[in-house]
Amino acid sequence: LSGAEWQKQSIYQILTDRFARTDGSTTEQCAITSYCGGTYRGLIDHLDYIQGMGFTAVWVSPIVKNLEGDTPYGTAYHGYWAQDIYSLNENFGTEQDLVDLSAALHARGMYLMVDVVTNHMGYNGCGDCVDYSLFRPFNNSGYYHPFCEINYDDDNSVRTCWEGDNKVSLPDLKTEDSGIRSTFSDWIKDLVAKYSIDGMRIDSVKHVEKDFWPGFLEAAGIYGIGEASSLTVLDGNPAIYADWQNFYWVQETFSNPSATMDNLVNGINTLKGKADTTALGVFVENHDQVRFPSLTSDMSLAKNAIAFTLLSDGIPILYQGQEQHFSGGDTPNQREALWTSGYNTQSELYQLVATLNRVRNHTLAAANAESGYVKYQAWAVYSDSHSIAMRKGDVIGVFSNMGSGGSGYQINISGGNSGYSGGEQVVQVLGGDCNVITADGAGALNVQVGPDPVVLYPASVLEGSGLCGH
Ligand code: ABC
Ligand code: CA
Repeated sequence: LSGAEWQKQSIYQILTDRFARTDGSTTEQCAITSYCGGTYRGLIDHLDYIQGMGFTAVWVSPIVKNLEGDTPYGTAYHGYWAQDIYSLNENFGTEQDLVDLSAALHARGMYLMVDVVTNHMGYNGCGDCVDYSLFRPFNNSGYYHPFCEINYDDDNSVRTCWEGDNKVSLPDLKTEDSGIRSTFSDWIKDLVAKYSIDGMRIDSVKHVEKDFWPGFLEAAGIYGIGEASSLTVLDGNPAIYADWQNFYWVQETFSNPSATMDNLVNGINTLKGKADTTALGVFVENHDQVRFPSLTSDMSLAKNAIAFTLLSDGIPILYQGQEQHFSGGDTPNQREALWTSGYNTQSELYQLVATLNRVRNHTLAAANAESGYVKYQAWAVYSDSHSIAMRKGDVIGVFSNMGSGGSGYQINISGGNSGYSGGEQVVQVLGGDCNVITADGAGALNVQVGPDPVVLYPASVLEGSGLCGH
């Protein structure tokens, strides 16, 4: 799938071990650092749950064979501790199961994104005691940089020292070596072909020197979303990068009713000056960060953070469990088993996400979607200390961080800013009552802001959207 096509998807992030079991159990306990039994079969059986929320692509955690047994941090249930890149992690199923998952997604018109790690392997023990003969194919110390701990203030150290620590060390590959590069190129080419993979989530991007990536991406022949914490890696690189900045501002602003919108407004403007925001992966939770509801249990604030993310520029990514208001904190506690939710499709956030994806997917199906939405960089058409109205194309989202206890007030979005024409009818598509607001002669709107987000959509384009009974 091309990069331009990826920009129209919305991605649901899965930790395979924690999403669904082959036996479909919703009661099986999950000891948080052990394998909990999630599989590709289980995932295939629950694709309705994902598609029912409107997601069009699934990112699965790393698939290759990892170190076995228990470490001080538990097992390799997350998949980031590879030992053999030519075999699959059998805990998640067989090769045929993964082929079947890919086919099942494609049969629904959905796409498969696989998490890939080229920076390191994983070893149960200290950096100076690694038994390199365990690794396939990089089976001696000559393939690796000498052990050192990363100093995050030094880019060279970030690239050549080792992630992990002395309990579980992550031997850092000499990715600058042409032999290693060609091994990885052959590997990814075969992997993409064998499992019909549509996109990659590329782990630890900034820990690998930049000039590794063009060759790797070319060999893969598909798009990659890189895990990055600096936008500078965008330069000259064909992949899309996940946006830490956006994550940070959204979390800061919406988790805290005493924060003002200024940071968010300034942040968005700065980011737009530095990068093509329409090409970034955007998220408010992932498997490495504390979950938003661990910062505040307030449901309205969670709704605003999710709505803001799904209607932002770029490719929205939702991490499994967000739709069930899971509240795990630091690693590994944010990696709860999803099945304990009973895959509740009636939950408030599941329903919210479904509606938001409907808005986005319907807009993206329109003839002018490319210029009218995908490439249209969202901007603040209104903001005060607790509310912000963001316009992207003809969708306006109004978000607030007043929290559930806040009292509503009216804001006015001016005619020039709203983009709506004089007298145009605009529908409030969230919240179920589908209120219609009529713009005044100049296209200006009065909107009631409250604790929950508001999404405005022109009545004239609702047909066929599945929104408000259409
Ligand atoms: C294990 C235990 C942990 C223990 C740790 C020492 O060992 O589980 O409890 O604390 C995998 C596993 C982890 C495991 C590690 C190490 O391996 O999933 O459970 O931790 O054994 C990727 C993956 C991640 C994976 C690896 C390794 C890499 O997503 O799941 O971890 O394959 C750094 C790396 C990044 C890595 C992340 C976990 O750590 O760069 O590749 N993720 C800042 C830094 C980032 C840093 C991040 C950590 O903090 O800049 O470099 O990521 O949260 C923004 C700023 C950013 C800032 C963020 C948080 O805020 O702009 O700079 O990022 O605003
Ligand atoms: Ca490295």
